[in-house]
Amino acid sequence: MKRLLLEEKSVEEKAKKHPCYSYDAHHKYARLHLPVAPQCNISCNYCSRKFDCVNESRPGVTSEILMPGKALDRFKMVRDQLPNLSVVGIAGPGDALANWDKTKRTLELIREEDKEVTFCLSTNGLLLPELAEEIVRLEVHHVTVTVNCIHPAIGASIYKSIHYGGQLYSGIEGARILIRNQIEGIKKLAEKGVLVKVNTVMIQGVNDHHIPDVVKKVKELGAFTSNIMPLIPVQGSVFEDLPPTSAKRIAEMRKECGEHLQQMMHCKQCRADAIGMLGNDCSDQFIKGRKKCSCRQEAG
Ligand code: CLF
Ligand code: SF4
Repeated sequence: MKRLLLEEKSVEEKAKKHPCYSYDAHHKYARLHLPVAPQCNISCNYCSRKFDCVNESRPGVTSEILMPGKALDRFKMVRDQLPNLSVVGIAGPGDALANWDKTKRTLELIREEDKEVTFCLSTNGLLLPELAEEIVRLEVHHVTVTVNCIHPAIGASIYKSIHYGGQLYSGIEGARILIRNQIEGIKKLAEKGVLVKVNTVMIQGVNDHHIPDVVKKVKELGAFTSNIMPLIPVQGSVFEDLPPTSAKRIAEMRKECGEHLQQMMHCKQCRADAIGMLGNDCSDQFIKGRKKCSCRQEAG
């Protein structure tokens, strides 16, 4: 059967076998995260780099790092044992695009081996404008971008600094560059038919009042879905003493924002080396020395 090009596939077709993009799919299909991306190019105040990227993961876990060749080996092993594997995702443990050579090589190796599996990336979005075309060329049909705010003044309280074009920027200046690139990147991807999911970490007293504006903006840019996640304060991060966002507040915000854009309600805040179905992680079967399950209770 001829494989459809990205533009030829309908939104429904792209989402229906992706466990994060379709609620129904999360009962049927598995995803494999390959932890090939250790570096990050920004510094979020809720992050401690001892752990996986909090933008797509629960805090408090550290994933081992795989080189692309080892990632391919893991893919083959998991695919052979999980017949319902539909998605390969790169979600850190740093930023997928800040480690572009490794991310790209991993996707290329897997595509040589398997023409059907769906690719997914998670990023803070800083490098999206320059990499969007390559992402599309590599047949990545799903990209998650974490957008916590669209005003640099709010961003200055969330991001300590960003590294961009060989320079370090902090405060409003850094936040302005990051937000500009996120906006440009989401628009570019959406125009090319990529399904963009926007994650937003809800931080009480910092960006909570502003989240509906974020959701309206990303909807306008063409985002497919929004995933509002609770802040879970991480020891050693700037926000370690902030209160965790309650499940009640998350539910209220999802309801409010659901008026503007469809909301993901079943995120498990997985780790960067998660394997299996969202609610039934089985990475301990595949990763030696793994003791704990990768999934937490449903966030929110
Ligand atoms: Fe992984 Fe993320 Fe792709 Fe899913 S997870 S890179 S979009 S394949 Fe899914 Fe896990 Fe929530 Fe992410 S449940 S943390 S939303
Ligand atoms: Fe940490 Fe933010 Fe980088 Fe993720 S994007 S690794 S949360 S600094």
